[in-house]
Amino acid sequence: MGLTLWRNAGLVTLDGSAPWGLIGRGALLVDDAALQWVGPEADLPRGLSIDGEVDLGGRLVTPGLVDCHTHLVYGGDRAREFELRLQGATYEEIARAGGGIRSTVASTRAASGEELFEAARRRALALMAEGVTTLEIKSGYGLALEHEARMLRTARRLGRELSLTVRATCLAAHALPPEFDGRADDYIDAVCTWLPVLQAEGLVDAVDAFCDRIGFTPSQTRRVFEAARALGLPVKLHAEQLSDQGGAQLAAQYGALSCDHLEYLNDDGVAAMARAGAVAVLLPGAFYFLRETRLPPVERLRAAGVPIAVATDHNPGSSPTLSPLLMLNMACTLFRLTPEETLRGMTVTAARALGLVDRGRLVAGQRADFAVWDLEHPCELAYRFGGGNPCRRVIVAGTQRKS
Ligand code: DI6
Ligand code: FE
Repeated sequence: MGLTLWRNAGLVTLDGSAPWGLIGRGALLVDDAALQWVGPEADLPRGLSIDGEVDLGGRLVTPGLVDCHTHLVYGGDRAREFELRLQGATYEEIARAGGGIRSTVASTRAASGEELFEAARRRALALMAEGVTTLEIKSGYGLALEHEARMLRTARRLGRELSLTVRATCLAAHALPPEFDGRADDYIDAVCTWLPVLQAEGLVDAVDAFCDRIGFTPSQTRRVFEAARALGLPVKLHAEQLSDQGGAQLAAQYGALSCDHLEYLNDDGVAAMARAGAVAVLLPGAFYFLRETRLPPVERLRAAGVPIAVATDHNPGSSPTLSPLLMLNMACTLFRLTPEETLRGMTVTAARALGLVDRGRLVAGQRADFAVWDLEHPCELAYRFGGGNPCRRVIVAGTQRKS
């Protein structure tokens, strides 16, 4: 491939001290899969032998978006449950009555491998169309070794067949499957025996759990984390989404990459996350769709220096969105993040929530993952909502994705 020059672009580098790390008339030199040089076009090193040149016509370039929290692989949908919630049933009541996550477990188990893959592929393509180049996908709708493995294999296959990076997270501790009714501790024992099997097949990049009243207790979550630690796998947690369980403190003790949701996070949780360097992944889609009113403690997270990421949480029950840009907007309108915080939150900080340091900024040495937008100023990424996708090209590891 050699050396390619991408020139005449507004570069949103997210590096340095200028707002957005903006470089007015910038250029990127890409050597195969990596950024070799980034800066104002006027400062381009002389005497380069360039193999290809692309004039971006003054368009904006940002790092490729990183969606660091999704449940993209599943069968069926939950539109009927949405109707029930509008008639007054709560998310928790539906879950306790055997609906909710369990109903998606039933449709996921019933789907063929090809059906699961095809549905997930279509969803991934929608996210990718808005600039996503790295995507995390959780299991957690299989809840049996065979079915969790199938979900994670589907995630791996998406990573092989599509032009993006996929990180696979095992969320077997998402809900209690019907065959373990009344035996949550036995289920956790089983999950702990599955982890080494899934890891041996190369299916797991991180381990997650749902620590809440309708999920698992802190002591059950701790056992999952112990099993992950024994395998050298990093952990993350669905923490403090519906109630304060002290999950963030627990996750911090295990050096969690991230704690996600966090509407009910308390001050000790904030402090523990700050000490552990855990990323706070905020999920405005779930907040909105569940009509939650309790806000995550954004001010306190900021004050404590906890890095904040934003993700879609795409899933059929609490966040059936496929628009990362809408999440940037909602993170501003609902959570009062600044537009720049939201973009950092869906690039460099989201990458960190996945343990990835090689992407998320336009800086020499980083992967050449970037998106080209038909916009004048990066504020517009969070300003617009609902339709009119301004993403014009996506480059993954130096190669332009075919649309
Ligand atoms: N919290 C969520 O918002 C998703 N999982 C979780 O633990 C929702 C999963 C679902 O409702 O299907
Ligand atoms: Fe989630």
